[in-house]
Parts: sequence; structure tokens; C-alpha cells
Amino acid sequence: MTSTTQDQLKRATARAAVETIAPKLEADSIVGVGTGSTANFFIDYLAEIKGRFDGTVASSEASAERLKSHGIPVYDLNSVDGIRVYVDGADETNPALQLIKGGGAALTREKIVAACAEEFVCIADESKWVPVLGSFPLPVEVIPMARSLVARELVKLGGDPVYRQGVVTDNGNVILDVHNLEIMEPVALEEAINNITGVVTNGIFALRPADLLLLGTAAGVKAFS
Ligand code: ABF
Repeated sequence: MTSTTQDQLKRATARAAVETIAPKLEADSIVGVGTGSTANFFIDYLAEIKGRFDGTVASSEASAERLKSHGIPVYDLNSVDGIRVYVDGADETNPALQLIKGGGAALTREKIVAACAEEFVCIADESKWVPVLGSFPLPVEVIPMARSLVARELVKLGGDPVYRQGVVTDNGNVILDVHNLEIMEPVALEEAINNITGVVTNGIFALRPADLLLLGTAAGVKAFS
């Protein structure tokens, strides 16, 4: 897929997300906003309706800055009563709308915002659609002192963890990208990795999958729920 075509598909799904959520929003609504290039297109289109809701909670400092550049209010999660809808991209999605996220190293705040949201809308181009999760290396956010401990435990689970050099998350942690996983039981593996001491978050979003997927395809944006 050429990057231009992929960008067009990302734009189309981002535009569809704004059109989908707009009727759901009230003057006091809070919108959760994800991270990544597709989410960036969403932010830019969201600015067109910024008078239709109260403000946002962002899943990364980068997204917060982009929202503020459009004059969209950004709130601390602890200061809002709830999130009406969360819109974010993904690195992979399976037919059950279980996701792999974290390619952009924002997985922890993304998972927190998703957990708070009444509805989670995933926006992705068709390259993200897979029958089985795991071709994309699974990001795992780890407390720095526990990096080697966690890596050894991930090997026991069948993975090949690689330290993401030069990356420190917004939370001050590091990332291991776990290669060679074929995730046939996403919920079970998400829970198993959560139980490894030193793990902050893993990028499997199966315990709380997306509620709606807007998939950008050459034949248009398709909705799955
Ligand atoms: C974010 O969206 C990350 O979890 C994921 O890595 C990213 C996908 O990036 P892009 O939209 O740039 O393909 O939520």
C-alpha cells in the first residue's frame, strides 16, 4: 500500500469518526482522544465541531499539544466525571475488535482512557485488519528496573522481547516489543502479561475491546461492532 493511499484511508476513517460521534455529543460532553497519525487526522477534523462539546482528555502529551493548538480544551482525567466516547487508532485489530496498540508508546494512558469511556471507537486503515493478533510486535510498558525480569518472563510465554531503544514513555517507563507471538487467546494472554511483576501495561486491548471499528478501505469506510 502506498503511503499516500494509506493516508487517504486514515483521513477517511478519521472524518467518519467525527461524523459518527457528533450526534452523540452534548454541551458538557468529554471526548477521549487517542495517539498516532490516524488520531492526529481525527483531532484536526474534531476542531471543526469544537463548539459542540465541553473538551477532551488526551492519551498522550503529543495529542494534548495538538488539541490545544486547535483551541480545544484538554482536561486532566481526574477532573472530569466521565468520557462520552474515546476515539483512537490501533496497530492491529482482529474480527472481535480486540486490538494491539502501543506502537506510538502511549498504550498506558490509551488503556486508561478507554477504560473510562462509555464507548470506544477505533479508527484504522485496512492494513490493520488481521485474522489473528501478533504479527505486529506486542508493546509492553515496563518499570525500568524490571526490564530484564519482565523480558525473561515474556520469553517463557513464547515471545521474543526487544527493548525499544531511546524511548521513554510519558509516564517515565520503557517499552519491550514482543515478537513472534500468535495470539490465539487475547484475553488470556493480556491477563498473563498483566500478572508479570514490573509490567505497567501491555498493548493487548481484549478485556476492553473497541465497541465500534471504522475501517478505512479502498471501497470506503466500513463499520464493525
Ligand atoms: C495509537 O494508534 C497506538 O496505540 C497505535 O500504535 C497507533 C496506530 O498508529 P497510526 O494511527 O499512526 O497507524 O493508538
